[in-house]
Parts: sequence; C-alpha cells; structure tokens
Amino acid sequence: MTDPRLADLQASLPNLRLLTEPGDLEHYGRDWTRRWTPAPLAIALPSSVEEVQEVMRWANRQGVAVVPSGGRTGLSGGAVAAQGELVLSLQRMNRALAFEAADRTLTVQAGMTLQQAHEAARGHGLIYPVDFAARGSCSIGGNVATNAGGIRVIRYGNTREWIAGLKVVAGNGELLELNRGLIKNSSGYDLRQLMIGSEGTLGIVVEATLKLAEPPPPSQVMLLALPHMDALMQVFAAFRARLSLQAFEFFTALALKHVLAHGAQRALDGDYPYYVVCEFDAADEAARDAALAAFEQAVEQGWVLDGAIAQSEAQAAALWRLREGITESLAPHRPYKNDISVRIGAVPAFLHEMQALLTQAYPQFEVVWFGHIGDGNLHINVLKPQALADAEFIAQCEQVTKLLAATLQRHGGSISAEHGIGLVKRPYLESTRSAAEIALMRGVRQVFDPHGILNPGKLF
Ligand code: 2HG
Ligand code: ZN
Repeated sequence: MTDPRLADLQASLPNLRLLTEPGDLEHYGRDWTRRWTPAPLAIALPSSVEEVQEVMRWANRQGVAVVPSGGRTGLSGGAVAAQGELVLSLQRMNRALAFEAADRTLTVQAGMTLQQAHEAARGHGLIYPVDFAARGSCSIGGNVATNAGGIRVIRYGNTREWIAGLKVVAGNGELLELNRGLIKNSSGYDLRQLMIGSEGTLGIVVEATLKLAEPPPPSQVMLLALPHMDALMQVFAAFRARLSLQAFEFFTALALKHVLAHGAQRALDGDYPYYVVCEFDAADEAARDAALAAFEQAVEQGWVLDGAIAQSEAQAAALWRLREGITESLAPHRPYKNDISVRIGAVPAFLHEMQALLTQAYPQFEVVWFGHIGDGNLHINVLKPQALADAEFIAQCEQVTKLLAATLQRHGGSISAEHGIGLVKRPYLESTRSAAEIALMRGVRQVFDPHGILNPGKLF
C-alpha cells in the first residue's frame, strides 16, 4: 500500500479491512446511476462503531472526503465516489442488536438489508413496514439517509415515521445517540429527524432503532386496467373511500411492455393505456365484497375496463412483479430518471400539464410513467435511443427537467419524492427549496461537518 494517507489509516487501525483492487474500487464507487466513473481512493469495511469513529478522525486529519455506503441501490448518485474519496461501507455491520418487546422496537446495525430487517421483525411476530423493490440489497442506513419511501407509504408513511432512535458518527468522529427510542421527547431540536434524509452529509448512521408494527390483516391484490389518465385519481378516490388500502401503484402500457419483455407474466388478455396494482385489507367476506363492489362501480363509471384479483400468494406476487419489475426491465435502456411529487389534491392538474409538456418535449424518446400515484409520487423514466451518445442524451433530458422543475414549482411539488437529490438532482434543488431554506441547510451542514469531509458535492 503506497499511498501515505492509507498507510496512516492502517497504522491507526491495523485491523480495519481496506480494499484497493481496481474491481473493488469500481464496485463500491458507484450506485445504480451509471453516469460517473468510480474513482475512490479505497474502500473501508469497518466492523465496529469505534472503527467508524477512528476513520472519521483520520479523514479530518488527512483531509480525505468520505462517502458513506449502504447497498448502493440509490438512483441519484448519493453514494457515488468519483473524486478520490474513501468509501465507508457498513456492509459488515449488519446484525440485529436488540429487540425490546415493550417498546416494539428492533435495534439494528446500519448495514443490515431492508429484507433482513423484515425477517428479523417477523421473527418477533411484528413487521417493519417500509418496503420497496430493492429490499434485498438496500441497507437500513441508506434508507435512513434518503428517507426512503416505497410501495406502502400510503398506509405507513416514509422511513421517517419508523425511526425511534439513531446512533450517528458525526463529521468529527464524535458519537451521537439521538432520541434513544423515546416516544415522547420534547427537549429541543430533533436531531434524529434532521439526520433522516440528510444523504450522508451530516453524519454516518451506524445503528438505527426501528419501530415495529402489528402485521396487517390478510390482504388481496388487484390489477386494474384504465382507459385514460383522469381515471387514475377517480379510481383512487373511490377505492380509498371504500377499502382500507395498503398500496395503490400505477404504470403505463409502455412500462408493461418492458416488464413483460423482461420475463413477467401477462395477467390480462387485452392491452390498455394505464394499469393500477392495488392491495387492500381483505380479512373477511364483507371486506372482499366491498372490494368487488368498488370494482363494479368503477367499471360502471367507465373508469376501469378490466381487472384481475389474485387468488393465491403466487398470483399476488405475479401481479406485484408487473409493477416492481419495471426498474430492472428499463435498466438496459440507460433511463434518465425523474422522481417527483405533488400533493395528492394537485395530481390531476399537474398530470395534465406534465403530459402536455413531456409529449411536446420528448417526441423522439420513449417515456415510461409509473409509481406511487396514491402518494402523489411519479417516476418518469426517459429511455435512451441506442444510437444517441450518453452525454448528448443527458443534455437533452436536462433541458426538459428544467421545464419540469418550473412546472413542479408552480404546483408546489418536489423534484425528489424519495430517491434523494445526490448528484443527479442537485441543479434543481432551488425549484423545491427556497433560497432561505438552502442557506439554512448549508449552515447546518457546516456545523455538523466543518471540514467538508462528509459526502461533498452531494445535495448542494
Ligand atoms: C420504484 O418505485 C423505485 O420502483 C424506482 O422508486 C423508480 O426506477 C425508478 O425510476
Ligand atoms: Zn418509487
């Protein structure tokens, strides 16, 4: 190991696992974005909080930037290391530490995957309800850093609602124990909530105390085919009034085309412009009858053209695959991703304006719409034509994002609903947050990380 900074690190922490092979630098230096060429100095794989603290002290001493790293499934470049940073991967810190039955909390190390957290919660007869397609690889620390949302927000809210406490290593290496699992704690600023969604710019989350919930009652999964975009919110309002929804997700015919080409199973015979996958409580006959009645009413109104209800867990999984498989099916097309939100009440007006804008702006590209319409959160993926060079494609998309950001601003929406700002959305932060807010955020960052060690260049 020739780099004197790494030699210093190794001298301070002889047992710290460090990787410097080109393959490792590439693997750990990127997330699911493919825009930046990974170029980290090295990868550190600490196995304890003390090692994380010592790495941060070293980083301050040596002036080396640190990129905190979870499962690197992010879509905004928040975990990209392309400027000689040290990547601090928490993958070895992935154990459950404590279950408190009276509190209904589970304390885990930040490198645990979301799926492992689900399994650990189920082992205690409870659930950790945040859920989304990257569950098998994303980490709890990454979920906290982005305030991850997903497919059950409509019922349970974002990650923010489910964090009872955090242990965080601050920029200077100090260990902070934030909120300690308390439900009631009116003792000044809630630094735990400040950490959630801070994208690794204020501290390194090393442990999280997760709130757990009762498992929901048995549910049913339904696929609906819709004739036009207006029907989306009409069906949503009607279903929400009559059923107890756990999820309400939509996608377009183009999304379906890609996911079917990627191996998912067709569930309806016909082809329709819009689809919804929804899941709702169906514990008894009355709840199932209410669902059928809601479906029939939507058909009578002309909002729904066809539908299917899963009759088994396997069928439910197959319906969910139509929605959850979209991101993976689009990946080979190097999509330019938008992850935007407006208030639910603003969705219909916003959808119209945005559809007009995108049809006009992208006549030459395939544009795939899907997402968490019940939360006012849309994912718009623009697919790169094969013949177009990456840089040219991104440049063209950025022009449209400027227009989209202006439209969002008029509707009071957000340029990032759940993926985070990272590197990708940084030029558009001003469309969502005021100049005064951004100045305050800069000040906060300065307090937590005076030497600019933590994830520099991300967020702003
Ligand atoms: C989802 O909802 C994820 O499936 C990914 O947030 C969205 O690929 C995307 O744009
Ligand atoms: Zn999403």
